[in-house]
Amino acid sequence: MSETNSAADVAAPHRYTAAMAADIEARWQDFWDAEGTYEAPNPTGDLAGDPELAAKPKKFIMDMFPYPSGAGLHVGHPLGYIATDVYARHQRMSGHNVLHTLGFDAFGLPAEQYAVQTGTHPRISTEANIENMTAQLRRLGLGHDKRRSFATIESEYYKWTQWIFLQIFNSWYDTDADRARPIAELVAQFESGERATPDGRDWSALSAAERADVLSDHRLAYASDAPVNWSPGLGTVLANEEVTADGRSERGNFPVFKAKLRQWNMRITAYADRLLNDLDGLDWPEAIKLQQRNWIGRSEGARVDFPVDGAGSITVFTTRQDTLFGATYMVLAPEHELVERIIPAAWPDGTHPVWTGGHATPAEAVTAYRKQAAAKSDVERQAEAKDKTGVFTGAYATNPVSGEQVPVFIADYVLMGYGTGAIMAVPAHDARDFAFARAFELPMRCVVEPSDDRGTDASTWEDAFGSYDAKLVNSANDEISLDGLGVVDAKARITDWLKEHGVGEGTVNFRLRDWLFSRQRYWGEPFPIVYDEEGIAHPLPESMLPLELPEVDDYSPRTFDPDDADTQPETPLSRNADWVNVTLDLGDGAGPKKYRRETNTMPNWAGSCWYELRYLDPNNSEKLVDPAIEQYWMGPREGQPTGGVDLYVGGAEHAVLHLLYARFWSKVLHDLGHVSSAEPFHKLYNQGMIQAFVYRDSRGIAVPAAEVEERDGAYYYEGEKVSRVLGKMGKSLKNAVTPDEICGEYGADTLRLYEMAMGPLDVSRPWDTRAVVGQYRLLQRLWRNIVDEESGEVTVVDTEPGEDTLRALHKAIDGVGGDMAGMRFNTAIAKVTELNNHLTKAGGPLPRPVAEALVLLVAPLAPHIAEELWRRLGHTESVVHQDFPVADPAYVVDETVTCVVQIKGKVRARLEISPSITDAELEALALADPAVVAALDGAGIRKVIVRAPKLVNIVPA
Ligand code: ANZ
Repeated sequence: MSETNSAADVAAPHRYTAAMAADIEARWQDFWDAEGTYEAPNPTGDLAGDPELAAKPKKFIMDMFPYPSGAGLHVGHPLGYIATDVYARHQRMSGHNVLHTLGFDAFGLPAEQYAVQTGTHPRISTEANIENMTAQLRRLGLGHDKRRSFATIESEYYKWTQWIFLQIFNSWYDTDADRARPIAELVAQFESGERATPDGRDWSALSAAERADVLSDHRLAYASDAPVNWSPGLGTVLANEEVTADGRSERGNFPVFKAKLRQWNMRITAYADRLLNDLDGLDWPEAIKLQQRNWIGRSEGARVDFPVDGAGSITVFTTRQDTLFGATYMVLAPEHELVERIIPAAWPDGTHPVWTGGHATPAEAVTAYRKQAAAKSDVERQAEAKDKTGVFTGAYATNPVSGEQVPVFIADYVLMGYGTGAIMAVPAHDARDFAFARAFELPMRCVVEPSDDRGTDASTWEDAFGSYDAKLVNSANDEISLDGLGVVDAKARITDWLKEHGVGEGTVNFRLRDWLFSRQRYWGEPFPIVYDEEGIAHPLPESMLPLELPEVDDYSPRTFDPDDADTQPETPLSRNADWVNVTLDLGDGAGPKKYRRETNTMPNWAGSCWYELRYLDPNNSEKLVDPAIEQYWMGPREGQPTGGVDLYVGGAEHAVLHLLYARFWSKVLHDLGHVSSAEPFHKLYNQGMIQAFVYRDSRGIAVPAAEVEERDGAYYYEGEKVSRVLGKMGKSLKNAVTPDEICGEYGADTLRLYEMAMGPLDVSRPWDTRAVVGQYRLLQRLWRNIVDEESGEVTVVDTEPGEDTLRALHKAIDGVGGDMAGMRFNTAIAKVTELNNHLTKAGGPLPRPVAEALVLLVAPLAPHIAEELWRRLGHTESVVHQDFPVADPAYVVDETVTCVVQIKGKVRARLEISPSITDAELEALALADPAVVAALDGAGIRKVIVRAPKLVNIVPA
């Protein structure tokens, strides 16, 4: 594969080879570790005694930390880590106090599933994986402050995860103040009577259980019986965000059912508006912001009540209250609790046979339809294209504005979990209602005049008219008329009318649901919650943290037939009676009492919701984080109104889950005064993916990519022809290349350069092992420009560089610095290569200032060879903390040459142009010159002779 063992290598004892790279890299890695070269000082303590350092701006640079998988790393994983490392090194050399480190996100399902398969305790396998990955990462020469690294499974870490849970549990959202406050302040409001209890009784008259229930309705972490996503095949419930669009578990691809279970939730919905609004101040890719906005899904509309005889009223949420006169029927979600109350014993006289679904009574029809709907996922239920199904409930409701009696249906296209779980259907103007109305032969009324030529008789239409850009018609009663108004005005008018008549009001609805926060797994953080004999939840006092995950023999989740929706989860921790049943004095004055521990564990997102804070103050056992330290690294500042990490790099797949949860925790901690930043990550950057070719045999099975041979453009494995497509890299596709292999073959500096040179960082790119050698050669030439390959002596001379070289050097400095600050590492490498080639071509020993600047330019990209050359150039201090070179503007501006433009041999213009201009560019410039245009005076052109950069000769027709 490599060409490193050529005769020339053998002949030159001091050539840069893989063996030499291995020696250099190991040596400097040991040295950096021993010296603590990458340790970032904190403001209290280290910085306090160092005014020079304290005056430096800070930079907190972070990667999305890895899950320590058993497969270890392939070359795709470190792409982002190398990029942040190059960036961090450049920032460090540009005068910043840089914090850069990496920990491990180590709780989670894979370790547990592996444990179940192999009988190895998840802690053992996870720790082994961490050790392996740490060694793999160390070889890459990443400049991390290792004192600050940790894994989320360490009890000193999850103690604080539990502590944050308690903060969230012990707070409520005050909508007037628009922030979270301690729950004790809410209790005080109930006690003083400032706030009424739900049923109006005195707080003191409520039993302990009743009080607990009232508070639970306000706490930001609360247990509730709610329909949740239950995956029997996984043996756990899942958050909405963990369920795929086709209603299966993201992990494992098992069916997911809706089941009513008692679970912990986080009231993230209280923060919906702030999570939305604060996106504006963040420097994130627009695509990710958009995904978060869509996930939060803010809709402005109205609630409208439709009275039902003898059963109160049905409240709908609509974003098109302007179309209320066109509501000709209603639909409830099949699970809606009003259904039982409104169904009559028998079908009303004259009920359309299509509406009954052939059932004898409404009750029968509803039961049958509910069963059918329960088997479908939300996404299946909402699919636009699908035939609309449903059944009449036998009940009618009154349209509050037209006074009409409209039939009430249940249909699965209306979801229980959105809005009020009920809609007014406006078939003329909503596509789904249109399809349903056609299927059930329901009336349609046009109330928004189509701007196309279909007319106003909706019964003749092919589809609904959904546009906003039109005027209202057919929308008047004795009191109000919307006719002639545009949609926006009509909405405002009808919303006022609804409010005046007490039948509705304007409202905002969010798609975002509360975050389901418990899992029936072993390998996660235990909840710091115990239940008393009445079943009331009590928080453990802070002094009892961490609540350690108990050692158990049987950590396997109880899984079930993946398709059996009628199963119930069983938590592994519940099998451990000694741990579960305890006598504790919670310090609340109740003395020692018997309690039962919560046996669910937290979801694997918990540990990553606040890890940026732990990096700041990793050994603090007294506080979450020292406020001065947090303020220094994370606090709001100019251009960063909500504070946060200066740069966060990771994959776009975390657009909603991790990033939304972490933002939410940040805001709670901010509200409660624990941190000054209200956002965790100010700037977010999504790196692309490293892809790899996948080779498949005729059966479609992946074959080992490394053993495939190419012949005449076709691919063969063991003599058999195989197909080739670009795909993901990984063990299962048999195309993984490990960083260890490449480090062994060429060295880490070559690997780093290659990954950065492959293309723009945010674009996916195919891995090509054969191309790696190109970067290796660059390093060899760099080495050769400074070190004599025969003697090993440094060849630089103490002379002043010539004008030409100074220009090449300063242009490179200018370009490389800008590219690194802008994370354009591929073009930075191109510029280094160009400079190095220029110097190689110029021949002779390098002037010292040029050699030193070259080494400094390379240092962020290839730190080991740079450190080695820097020392060989006679320096005693590490290259890591040197100043990045600054370009002299005098050498950066392009020199120009004068080009003469002739027409029929006569000089007509002189152009000042760059000496590197191409013939085509020069021709275009010449022909556009006003003097040339005037001289040609409309005559055509027969021929243009270009001799860039000096001469253009135009021959007119
Ligand atoms: C009447 C209407 C007329 C509607 C019209 C739309 C167009 P977004 O924008 O996503 O918030 N809807 C409300 N709750 C629903 C539920 N639980 N399941 C399914 N659909 C539901 O959508 C709001 C619109 O989606 C609401 O406005 C309602 O239909 C429907 F010409 O009401 B509309």
